[in-house]
Amino acid sequence: MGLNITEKLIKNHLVSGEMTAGKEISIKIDQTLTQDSTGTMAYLQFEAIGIPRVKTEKSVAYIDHNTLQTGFENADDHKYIQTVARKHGVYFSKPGNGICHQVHLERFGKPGKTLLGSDSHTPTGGGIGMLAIGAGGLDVAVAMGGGAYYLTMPKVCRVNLTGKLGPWVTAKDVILEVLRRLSVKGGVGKVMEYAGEGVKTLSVPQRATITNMGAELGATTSVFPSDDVTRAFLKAQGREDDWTPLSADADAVYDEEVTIALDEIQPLVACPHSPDNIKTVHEIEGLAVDQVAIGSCTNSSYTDMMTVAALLKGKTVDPNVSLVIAPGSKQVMNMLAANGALADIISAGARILECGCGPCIGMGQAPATNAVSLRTVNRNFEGRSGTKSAQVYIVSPETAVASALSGKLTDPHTLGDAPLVSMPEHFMVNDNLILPPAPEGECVKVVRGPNIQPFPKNTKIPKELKGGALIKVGDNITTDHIMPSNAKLLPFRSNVPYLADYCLTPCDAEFPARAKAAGGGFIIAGQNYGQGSSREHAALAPLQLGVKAVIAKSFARIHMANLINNGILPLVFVNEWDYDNIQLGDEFIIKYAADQVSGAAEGQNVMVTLLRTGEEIPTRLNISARQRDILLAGGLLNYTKEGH
Ligand code: MIC
Ligand code: SF4
Repeated sequence: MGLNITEKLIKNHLVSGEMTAGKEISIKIDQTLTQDSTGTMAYLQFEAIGIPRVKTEKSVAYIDHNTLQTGFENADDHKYIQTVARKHGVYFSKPGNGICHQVHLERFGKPGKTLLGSDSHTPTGGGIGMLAIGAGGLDVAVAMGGGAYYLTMPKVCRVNLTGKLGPWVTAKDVILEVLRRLSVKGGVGKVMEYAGEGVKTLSVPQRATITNMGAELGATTSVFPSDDVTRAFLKAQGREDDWTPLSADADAVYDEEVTIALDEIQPLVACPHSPDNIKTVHEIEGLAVDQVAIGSCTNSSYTDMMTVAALLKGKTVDPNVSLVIAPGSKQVMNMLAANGALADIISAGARILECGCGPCIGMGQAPATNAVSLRTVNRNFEGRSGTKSAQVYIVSPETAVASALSGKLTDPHTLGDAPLVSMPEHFMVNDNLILPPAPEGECVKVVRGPNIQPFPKNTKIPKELKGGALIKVGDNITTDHIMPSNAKLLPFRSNVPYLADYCLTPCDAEFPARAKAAGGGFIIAGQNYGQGSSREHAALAPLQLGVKAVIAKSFARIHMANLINNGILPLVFVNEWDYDNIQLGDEFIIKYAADQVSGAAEGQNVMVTLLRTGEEIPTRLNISARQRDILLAGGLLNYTKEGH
């Protein structure tokens, strides 16, 4: 029987386990990436593990999130990451060089390799045939130290692309269509593998837009074949030698299949406050728009920006719209500046931001009260823009420009003939903002400013776990709810005690105070708890507040791993009605906690006693034997230090 691409990639990197969907496997990691908002924690953890030099083929530390330096904190973090990277064998991409996923695709990604990144949009690398997975910082730290990465063997969903995109319809519309069909939970436990005749009609940046937003499906990752299109892209980056072909065998089998007819897709929009809340642009055309933001790791490539420039050339942005544009990398910005496209963008009235995440993570450009903001980003969770009452809609760059010019949501078809933007034969290559690590043996002093605070560590599971229901939340709670990020909080990613005071406050402002007063307890949640970002802080802040377990209807992949890595039990209700019966303040006991956790690895339920009624609530802890030992040790760091 032939293999699909996912199976080939996994087979070539398999360290342990059996390639059967649902079983735990571990794989060798070739490359890692970190960014600054999760990176400080990842490097503190790497230092705690105590390995002198990274053991990967290439590890890169990017600075792209915390570039709004409103105080010393971000700059402190940058200094720490720069020096710690230099010391331990990690390449350092300076602030201004661009968004990690865009730069990694341009300069480092290689088909056929594995990439583990401390950012949920790491699957962008799947656009050039990498097995690229997002994870918590601690998992990335372990991988940097040469440790295998553990994951559940995914199912593989073949996304069969037929036909080709019509004018004004984009890769963004393709992934919004996939989200419309499958929802933000539709990819959980799966790899989305793109196949079919339509694949060869898509450029690498288009493929990367699609794999990037596979994160919004909750997928483990997404992947495209590596073909002549990939080769031409790498050649234009001066990296043809990094190319290898990769395709599924003709008789490969898949667990699932969906077909997307590219020529039937229309311009789409994800409405507030979820990336799967999809309508056609046509359906809500005419909606008055206050702000348009173009950029983010989803849509900030050279071809995206050249299209934007062509559409803006000789025109002026609507008087009521603020148009902000952040090109994805220095390479993109440099090329736009050299060929004059930047001048077209500037003279149309756009506000140019530095190459980084910027508005996507609320680092500046928070919209006005109740404003409508159209963005080319990948997430429109409530409050993520920095303004709780803002209504953020996700669109393609083409729809974004058409709307910025008219002042209302506009189908780009109204602009006439679509501009022809081709891939360049040669990208401008200048890696002078990428600093190589120090040669082995050179003494490097790691600089730690006052913003770098110790992070909380858990202890071995006690005999009995006791606590109350500190909060009860509904379905699809994101890590942006659990640990909000914006211009005021992101600077404190290296200071968990400070951040903990904001934990879950978008759901309940009293939660941190209640948790502290109670000395910790339990979180009760609905479906898909912890979707979105990979931020480990969504586990570290609850740990700081004494949270011992989260009981939910289901969990998102990365967050569940982060809870286990920090020794917090992710329990799943066996009977969903038990969720309805729990009230805020209810007290629980998990008797013989360590024994029950051990039993869970053998498939037994973990019984949680609800003291109000004396009832035993059955829950499942879906863990492997390795995860059992991690939980018993009180987290991955303790487990690793125990010599595993
Ligand atoms: C995001 O898009 O939510 C982020 C900010 O890039 C996060 C990482 C973080 O929280 O630092 C992600 O996607 O993992
Ligand atoms: Fe940065 Fe936004 Fe991409 Fe996250 S989704 S890496 S914040 S650009």
